[in-house]
Amino acid sequence: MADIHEISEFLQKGRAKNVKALVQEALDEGKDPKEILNEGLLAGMMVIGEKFKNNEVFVPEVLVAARALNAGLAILEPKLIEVGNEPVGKVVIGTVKGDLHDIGKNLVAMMLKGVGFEVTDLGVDVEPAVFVDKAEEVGANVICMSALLTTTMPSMQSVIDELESRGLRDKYIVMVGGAPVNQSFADQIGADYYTPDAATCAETAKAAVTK
Ligand code: B1M
Repeated sequence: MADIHEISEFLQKGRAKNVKALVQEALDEGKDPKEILNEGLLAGMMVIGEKFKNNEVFVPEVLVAARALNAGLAILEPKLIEVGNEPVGKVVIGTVKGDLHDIGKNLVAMMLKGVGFEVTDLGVDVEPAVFVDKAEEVGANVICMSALLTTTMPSMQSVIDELESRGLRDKYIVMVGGAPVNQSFADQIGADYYTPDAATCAETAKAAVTK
């Protein structure tokens, strides 16, 4: 039987192949995909995050753990997503300029797809103008921004400034999130919503577009 805690252990060692195999085994045994995500993959990444903070592990170890997490997520994705026929709306999402963290952003994108959004993922290190250009191009209703560094959070303000300077601010629902972001920062920059996690972001976005 697949042990979910073993997924966390392998992830911390950066053993992507073992993580993939165990995630698949756990799914085949009928385990809840959300339990595999939270208690296996994310629990392992939290341990790495804590060790990174305390200088017990360094960038290379974090990178291989992140790669293992992404390998596990790729197996879980179809199970976490159940898309209906008509999209509930369109989202462009990205990690802001200067910021290369994409695990949380990928999770948010996945959950948004799961509640029925068509998602355009702009990747990482996204220039403010690109968020706006792409939202216009695909006819999005929602712009989602993720930041993991205190130094890159101001780029969220730049996206809102860009919308304002083009007279487009009221056309889009702007959502922000990521570990250093909070409600007071969102209020300060004039974002429409701050949400603390991927599932809440997806539910909030759906409620906002169907309002
Ligand atoms: Co970096 N890193 N990192 N890192 N990294 C942090 C963020 C840090 C907190 C670690 C620490 O020191 N404790 C710290 C930031 C300090 C700060 O600014 N306050 C840090 C640093 C300093 C750095 C570098 C500067 C290190 C260096 O080079 N010396 C460097 C910066 C590179 C850059 O971006 N320019 C760097 C590099 C890296 C790696 C490349 C090694 C790797 C990223 C790999 C990748 O993403 N592909 C990495 C990682 C993995 C981390 C930690 C360990 C884990 C982040 C993560 O993926 N968590 C992180 C420590 C930590 O967070 N504890 C750390 C799991 C993920 C699921 O959570 O992304 O928070 P998270 O997403 C959550 C929520 O925040 C939310 O939903 C998710 C959960 O459901 N969410 C949203 C996210 N986006 C949202 C958007 C929304 C709503 C919710 O609405 C739109």
